[in-house]
Amino acid sequence: MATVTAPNPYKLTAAQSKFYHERGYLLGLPPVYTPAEMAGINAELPNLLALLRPGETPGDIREWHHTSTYLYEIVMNPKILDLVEGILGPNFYVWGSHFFIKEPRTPGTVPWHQDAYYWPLSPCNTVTVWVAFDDVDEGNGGMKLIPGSHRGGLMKHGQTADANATLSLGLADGSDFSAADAVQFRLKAGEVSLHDDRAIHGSQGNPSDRRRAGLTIRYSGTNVKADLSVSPDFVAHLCRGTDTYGHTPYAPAPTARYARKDYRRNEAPADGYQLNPTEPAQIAQ
Ligand SMILES: O=C(O)CCC(=O)C(=O)O
Repeated sequence: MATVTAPNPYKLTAAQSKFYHERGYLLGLPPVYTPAEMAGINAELPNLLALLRPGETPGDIREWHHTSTYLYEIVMNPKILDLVEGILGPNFYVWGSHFFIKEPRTPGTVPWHQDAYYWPLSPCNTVTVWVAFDDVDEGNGGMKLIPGSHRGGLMKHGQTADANATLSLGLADGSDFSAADAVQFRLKAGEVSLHDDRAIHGSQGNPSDRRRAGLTIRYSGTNVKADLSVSPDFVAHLCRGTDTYGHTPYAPAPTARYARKDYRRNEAPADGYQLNPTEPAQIAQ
């Protein structure tokens, strides 16, 4: 008798992939982690936070998936990789991971920005997977994104005037987009959203009594080349397929459960890196 296998819910449909490419984001995906699995992941998080040095914040946990199997297992979760494959195709690597944690009643905002403006990567072919560690919504500073904004090219970012901003550079509402057009991301713990590296997004502070924690993971097609003179610590792990380009340095998988990576963080220059756009017309002023 022929066996019937259920369709893989993490393989994107043509409609989902089309939506992502047209709108620059994707929501409504099946949970990657069950509530019990997410409770286990959250229970381990303090072990990572304990490695922060005085004066550092969870936002300083950047790229520790290179050194901690705790995070490496998340960034290499086959369900997440299936979702990413539906956007990037069969050959891609992971290079970034970064926590965005807003404790209850904290004012920290993420100014409107395009990720690609910050990154010395070319061309733009990077997907962020935002893994919700908590339930996130408008009440606790969930992310918002301007649909279709990834199709307008990169815009010149300015120094943020907002004293609570957790990024140095941002885009002013009303310049070339309106915050009124933003989509509010709502996720349950264990769910993920996807967004394009050129999509304008940001988030408000967290006035609620609930924590709002998310882990961003950055996946790029193997065609994406990092400028190693700007980002000397750039290193990746091949997730799927093969790399026929040969310009990305790869690292071995970590062995420790929790360990720091001392990551040299270069501030983005005010004019961006001017490397990223796929179009010859570079930064729209
Ligand atoms: O978590 C947030 O509010 C913002 C995340 C973000 O800026 C990013 O994924 O680049």
